[in-house]
Amino acid sequence: MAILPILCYPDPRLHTVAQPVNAVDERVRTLVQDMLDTMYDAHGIGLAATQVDVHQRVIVIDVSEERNRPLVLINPEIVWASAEMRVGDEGCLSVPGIYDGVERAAQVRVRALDAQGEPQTIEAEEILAVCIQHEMDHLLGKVFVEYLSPLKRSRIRSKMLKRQREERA
Ligand code: GNR
Ligand code: NI
Repeated sequence: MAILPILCYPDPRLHTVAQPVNAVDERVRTLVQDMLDTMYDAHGIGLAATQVDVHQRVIVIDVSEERNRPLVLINPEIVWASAEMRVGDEGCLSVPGIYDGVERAAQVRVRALDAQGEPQTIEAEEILAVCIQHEMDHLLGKVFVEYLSPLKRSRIRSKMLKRQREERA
């Protein structure tokens, strides 16, 4: 059991583009377990490796009510996205306390390796579709606030920096 520190916006490391995983070995399985521990501890529905400063294409998700349905997506690729879009409120463990609407594909089909390194295909809609797209953005170095207006983003940046100053004081 290891809880990893989560990077907070506007940490520049959140803009790092993650590299594909070469082999799902013991090291990757340990990372996955630590990311699940960290996600559950933080009460999040998803976590991308980028957020714990590991720049590999690894995502963990659990959108179940009981918090007992972990999904592990390694080297995820969207193979299909619906033309239909939907705006939903999003939050992020790297931007705590901020929630705003983001437009995403309503449904996506994703191919990825699971924690055993086996290929899987996931058909997602509703919150799972939102979460997968949000996490895959993290792997590309993108945080959801980058979809908001420059004014909102600038206010969020100031608020986060002020909070981080106060935490340090
Ligand atoms: O815990 C999370 N909740 C959430 C709610 C709406 C849309 C996306 C998310 S993902 C977020 C966890 C997180 O920051 N993952 O990167
Ligand atoms: Ni996030």
